[in-house]
Amino acid sequence: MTMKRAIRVAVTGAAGQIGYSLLFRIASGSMFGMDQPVILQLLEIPVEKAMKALEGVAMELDDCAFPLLHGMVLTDDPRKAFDGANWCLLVGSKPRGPGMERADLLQENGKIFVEQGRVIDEVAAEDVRVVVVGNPANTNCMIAARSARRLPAERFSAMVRLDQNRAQTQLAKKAGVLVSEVTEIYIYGNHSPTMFPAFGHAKIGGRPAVEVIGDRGWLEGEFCEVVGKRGAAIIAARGASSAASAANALVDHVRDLCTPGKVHSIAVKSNGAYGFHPDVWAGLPVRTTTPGSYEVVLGFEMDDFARKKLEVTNRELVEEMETVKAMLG
Ligand code: NAX
Repeated sequence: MTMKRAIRVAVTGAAGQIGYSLLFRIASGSMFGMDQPVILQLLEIPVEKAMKALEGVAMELDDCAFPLLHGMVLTDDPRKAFDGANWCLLVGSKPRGPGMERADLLQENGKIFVEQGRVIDEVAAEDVRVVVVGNPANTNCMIAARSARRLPAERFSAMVRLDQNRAQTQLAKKAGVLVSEVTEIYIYGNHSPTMFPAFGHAKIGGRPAVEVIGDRGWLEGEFCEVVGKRGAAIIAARGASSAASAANALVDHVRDLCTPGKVHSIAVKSNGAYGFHPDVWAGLPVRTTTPGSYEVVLGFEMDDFARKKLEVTNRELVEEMETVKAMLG
């Protein structure tokens, strides 16, 4: 196998929980392939505890002796972290504190993404792709994209892949089949409990999932509920939010976005697809065209139930956009 030139991958919140799973997957080759060396450019906040923790993670990465890890930059300066970056994975954000409303969270995190979007636009590589994981992911992604002047909106996507993976497993368990039998399950809307896992188009062993499962009540009720509230269920069980599964979903998101022909769920500027407000970033099925680029897959039929679900999640995205409108460039 001939080695390619190293690409620069910036990761924010690199000393956090997700970072601790994610960085090792990137450095081992799971995200970009076994012939693609990487230079990790890791951003944390300018607080001693965070930077110390980041140093510790970097020591462990060193101790893995990953052949594909061609360098690391550890910094609290976004300009250094995003300098020449080909991929910017925006994981870091503030968690919701005690007594904090969702609107406060939007405002607090919005400021981070205004700045990071602007700096990425100024210093990242010509071909940069940006993926937002930090919550509220869809709206943070919109904020970052709207702060950019040089980069087109299509370069910015937010992660809903964890929701897709969760939905796939729930369908497989219900049908008593392996997860690989479940295909064409895509997530629409916000990465929040309002999201819609569109079971109407899913297939199990090549047949419509609705027929195989034969229980519309379960699909419309428990299935949507379990997928939408899975994050809270993980917190209740583990005492901490999803981390390894979120890192894994980001590996899937980026890998599929680098694989022409793949159809998968990512949140992108809707441009009005499936009735979403044109300016919001909504989870949608996309087909990767060339590495890092996609087209939205249009034409999936939506029945009354699906249309109602799409309306609800769209309304929430529009409300989030209204809450942060003073920050939008
Ligand atoms: P942690 O709190 O463990 O780590 C976040 C890290 O980000 C911390 O080390 C913090 O110092 C750093 N940070 C904060 N502000 C920063 C800034 N301005 N620049 C650089 N670093 C900064 O959280 P973790 O569990 O790793 O989760 C990270 C984010 O992912 C959270 O916002 C979380 O809500 C979100 N999630 C999103 C998911 C999705 O599917 N889109 C699923 C998992 C996860 O809940």
